[in-house]
Amino acid sequence: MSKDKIFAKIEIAAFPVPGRPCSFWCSHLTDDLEKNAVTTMQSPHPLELTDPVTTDTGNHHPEVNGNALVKTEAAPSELVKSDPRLSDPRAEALRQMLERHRNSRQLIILQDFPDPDALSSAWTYKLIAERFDIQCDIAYAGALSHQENITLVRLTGMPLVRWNAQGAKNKDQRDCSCYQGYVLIDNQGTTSQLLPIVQEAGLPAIAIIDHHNLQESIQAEFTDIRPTTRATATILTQYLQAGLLPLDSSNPVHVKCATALMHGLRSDTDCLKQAKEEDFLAAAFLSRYIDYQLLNTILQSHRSKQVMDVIERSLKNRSIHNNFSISGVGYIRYEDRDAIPQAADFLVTEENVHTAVVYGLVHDEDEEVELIIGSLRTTKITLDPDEFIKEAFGKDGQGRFFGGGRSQAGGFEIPVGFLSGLNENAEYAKLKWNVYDTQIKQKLLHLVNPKNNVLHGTE
Ligand SMILES: [Mn+2]
Repeated sequence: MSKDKIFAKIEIAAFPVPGRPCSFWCSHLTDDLEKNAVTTMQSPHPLELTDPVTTDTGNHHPEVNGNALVKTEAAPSELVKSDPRLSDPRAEALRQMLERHRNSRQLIILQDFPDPDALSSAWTYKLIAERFDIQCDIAYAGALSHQENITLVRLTGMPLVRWNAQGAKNKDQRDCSCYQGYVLIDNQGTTSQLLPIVQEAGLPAIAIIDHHNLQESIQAEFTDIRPTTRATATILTQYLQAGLLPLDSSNPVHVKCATALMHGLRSDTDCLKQAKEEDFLAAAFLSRYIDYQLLNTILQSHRSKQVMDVIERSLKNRSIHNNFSISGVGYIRYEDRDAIPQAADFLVTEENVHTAVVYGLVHDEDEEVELIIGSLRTTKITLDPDEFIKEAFGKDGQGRFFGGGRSQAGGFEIPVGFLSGLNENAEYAKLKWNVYDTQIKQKLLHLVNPKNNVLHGTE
């Protein structure tokens, strides 16, 4: 559907569900969310804090007060027309930022292996930005390897481009000159190989919207980082509810995007099992627009044979220490990289295991690049995956951590560097894997079992 058509529909059906104004959910925002949210404006045009509409979330505010809600049933669309300011301060700060960047082009950067939360959130941002005549391209450097992600992208027609971070052959593709800035969604630049490229090109960071722990590495014009929120999809859904883009259930793009958001939200909350009030409220809102059949098709994607083989290897190679299940799965093709988190998901289901770490040596034949990729999954409430991974593996030469995490899940990537590249000699390949396997186990066991921190040989 053309952009003009989308705009036309938005104009006609600004708020398609009567009686549920955009500000409804504001009254349900928990104090804890408000306290933990990091929303800053580091721009020469800070949010006007004197404006009562943007700052006041108290009960005396007519839009937020549940009692006054009935009286304002028909108001929101009029409100948007007459006064564009939104009652949610974070959505309002984003609106002001987008307004300042009208008629520009932005590059949305996802983590190298984007998950449904990242994909759906980026698409939502792109659709919101279109309302401000901002064109966005969604880019990632790695691969779409999880079968659910491939199905999601294929069935929704989500616009997505893969940028080659390494190798000179696709330099033209990485031309940043057409963009006025970049946006990080569901990451803070630490998990993308594209960051050095945009930084080298001198592109400014326009926005960071994420729910991982604060990395403090990049200053952006608009920052909304909420480490206590379970999914970035929840944050983006709240922007939609706040009125940044009124959804229209007769618009197929909106329906697909809402379905993608629901999938993102479900996948980052372990099928809503870890969802908090705000996630349920976001899911409830999305449920009015989603295509259940499409969601089912995405969820029923089957595991490939390669993924099953990696899970088998992870089972065979696992060793359990102090309720930690640790497993190195050896060499993995780049396109099967997502088998690693799926294997970790599986290993953590074993009796008496609360945390699983699975890692492998991932190689990309086209790029001749190799790196160690690992995933952590935990059900132990007191274990912070972000802290654990940072402590286990430390930082690289440039002071960047090898990984991090969020609630219950984390990941790490360690470049193989000089030792990169496939070698015909099987003995050499085995030796190389053994060195990395031993080193990673040693680092993990140092934390898991401090008394026995030196590991002699491999299993
Ligand atoms: Mn996420």
